[in-house]
Amino acid sequence: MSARLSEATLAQAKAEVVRPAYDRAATRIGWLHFGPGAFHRAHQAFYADRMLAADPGLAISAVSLRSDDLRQALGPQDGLYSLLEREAEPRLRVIGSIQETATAPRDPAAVFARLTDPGLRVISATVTEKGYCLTVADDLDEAHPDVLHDLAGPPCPRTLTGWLVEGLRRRMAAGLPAPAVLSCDNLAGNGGKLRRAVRQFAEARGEADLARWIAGEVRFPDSMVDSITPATDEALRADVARRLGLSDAWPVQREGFTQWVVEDRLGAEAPAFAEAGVILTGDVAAFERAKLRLLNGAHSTLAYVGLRLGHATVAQAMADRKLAAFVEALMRADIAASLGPAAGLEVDGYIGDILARFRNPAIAHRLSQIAWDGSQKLPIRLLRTIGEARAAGRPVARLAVGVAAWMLFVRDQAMAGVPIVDPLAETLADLGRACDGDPTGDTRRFLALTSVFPRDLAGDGEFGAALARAYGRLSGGAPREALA
Ligand code: CS2
Repeated sequence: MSARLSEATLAQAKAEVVRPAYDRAATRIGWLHFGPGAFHRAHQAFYADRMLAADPGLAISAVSLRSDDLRQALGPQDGLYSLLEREAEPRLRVIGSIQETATAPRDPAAVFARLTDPGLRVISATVTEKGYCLTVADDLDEAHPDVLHDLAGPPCPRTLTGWLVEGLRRRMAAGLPAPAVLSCDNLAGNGGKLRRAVRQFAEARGEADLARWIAGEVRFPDSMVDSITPATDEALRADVARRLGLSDAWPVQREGFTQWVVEDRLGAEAPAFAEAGVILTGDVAAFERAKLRLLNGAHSTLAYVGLRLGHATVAQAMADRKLAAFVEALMRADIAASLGPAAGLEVDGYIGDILARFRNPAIAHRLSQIAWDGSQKLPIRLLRTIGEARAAGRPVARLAVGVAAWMLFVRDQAMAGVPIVDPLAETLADLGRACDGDPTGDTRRFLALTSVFPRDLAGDGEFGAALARAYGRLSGGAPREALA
């Protein structure tokens, strides 16, 4: 059994391992991140690691809102962990930017202390789509149990918004400067949505002064994040132990490609971000729309259709020629048509690059991981594209296939009694169990989900017919006919 990765053992790591290029002891926490899952550690913490040599004041305090797992794994490792970039020539890095891990319910006072630290300059978040607790109209969902809990002003909030509003209130009261707040989740206009939710939360608490202070002082840049990051599995642990020469309780992996585009409203932090390779631009929306619709829309389609056809990973689904050709046509013909002129983006080349990334044989990205939280992902990834296509009179037959495959995925999980990973799990399980196999009736049941399908799309005859047709084909004896 090899020694555990930590400050004391780092020097024993194998020679080819890339290590922090700065003195960790000289760094100071200036960045608090909510939701330090694999994606944060593979992406934003990697960028921070690149910033620390030039700006030692941007080390991270990683705050988990619920689980204590990360603190337990990284605490004994002094925050150090490995990041394996999986390409033909894999590269292993030890990332040193996380200086502190905290679990909010264990020690809320420590989190508030960080939030009111005068040196705090950046707050970021990866809490997944559902963590924003928004309604289908992108308002703060004030009926959400966790939002209701947080609006009562508890000692330990549960939601990102609850933590932010209370943290910002304390900063305002103490006369401290406002940090930049960076949403890093796959939502279109993520910064604007978080700003609106935070303002609505402050207003719902009757704190008009705070809402005004936030509106005037706090910057919420939009950002587009991109890097394919499969969940940590045993194969990764074994691979990392071999390449590192030390044991690591929780390594992470991703593809070599990584991109972070941030709206150019970072103020004083902008130079450090730009230096680390973050693209700062006035128009994130074009990048965001292209990425969410092309990459994530294709991903979700591949996940539900691929699982139906018996595939387990994205690379396997892409090796299925018919499915790969279908997804390519979906991207090039249907999704690209919805993008309009995307500033600074050559759409054809971008699509080619995404398809090559999906084919990466060094990555086993499980379709079941992408299939999680479909009720939260589909509106952003496919339904807006479909709504716009209908309004412009473009076809929706291919776009409807992924949505129909999601409905069948839910139905099958419900019928088999397999738990559905989705905030609407119970409703979805009831819906799935009520399905009787009739394509029109079954798809209509799903379309009645008002928190997923906008009313006009749910009532659109052409879309309804395309869905029922795809559902019928995918559930029949020859599901590949849906890809014709
Ligand atoms: C994936 C994304 O799990 C999913 O739903 O579509 O996590 C995807 O890998 C990333 O957005 C890529 O940047």
